[in-house]
Amino acid sequence: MKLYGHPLSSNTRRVQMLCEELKIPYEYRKVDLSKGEQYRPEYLKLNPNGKVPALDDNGFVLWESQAILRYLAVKHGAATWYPTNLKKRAAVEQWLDWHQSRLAPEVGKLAMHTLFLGAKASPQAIEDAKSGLAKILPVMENALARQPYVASENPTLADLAIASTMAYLDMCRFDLSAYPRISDWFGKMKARPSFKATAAKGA
Ligand SMILES: N[C@@H](CCC(=O)N[C@@H](CS)C(=O)NCC(=O)O)C(=O)O
Repeated sequence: MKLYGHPLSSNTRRVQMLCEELKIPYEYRKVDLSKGEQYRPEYLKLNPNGKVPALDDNGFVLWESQAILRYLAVKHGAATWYPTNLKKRAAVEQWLDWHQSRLAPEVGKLAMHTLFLGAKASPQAIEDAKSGLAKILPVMENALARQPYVASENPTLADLAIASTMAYLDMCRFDLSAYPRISDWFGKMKARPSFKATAAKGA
C-alpha cells in the first residue's frame, strides 16, 4: 500500500496516525507541495484534485483523507475506531463532518495566515479565524463533558482527524486554556505514539 502525502499536511497525518494505531504497513511517497508536484500529470491521475493525501492500495486508488480513514478502518476490522453499531458509528460520522466542515476551515485559515503566507498574511483573516474558533470550540468542549473522547468512551477516527488538525493550533501558539476539557483531551491525543511518530520531519 502506498500513501502519497506531505510531512506538513494534517490531512496526510491523520491517515498516518491510523496506520500507526492499527500497525498497517505502508510505503510513504512524498509529494513535494512546495514544488507543485501535486499538479504533475502523473499525480493528478491518482488525485485529480491536486491535493494530498492519496492512497494506492494495490491498484485501488482513494483520495479524501476521511474516506481513506473509513476505508482502512473497515478493511482492518477496527471496530473501536469506527464502530459497527449504527448509532455509535453515526456519532463518529457526525464528528468527522464537524471536523471537516467547521473546524478544519478555521484552523486552516489561521495556520495559512500565521505560518505560511509571510508578507501576504492578513491580520483580518487571523482575527476572523479566531472568532470562528470561538464559536466552534465550545461545541467540542461541551461534548467532552459527556465522555472522554468526542464520540465515545474511547478514541475513534473523529479524534484522530481532530487531533491532526489541532496540531496546527499548537504551531500557531493558539491559547486553548479557555477550554480545559479540550486541553486535557488534546494532551491525551498528543501522548499517543501515533501522534508522536507522525510529527513533521523532512518537510
Ligand atoms: N479534503 C481533503 C483536503 C486535502 C488538502 O487540502 N490537502 C492539502 C495539504 S494539507 C494540499 O494538498 N494542498 C495542496 C494544494 O492545494 O495545492 C482531504 O481531507 O484529503
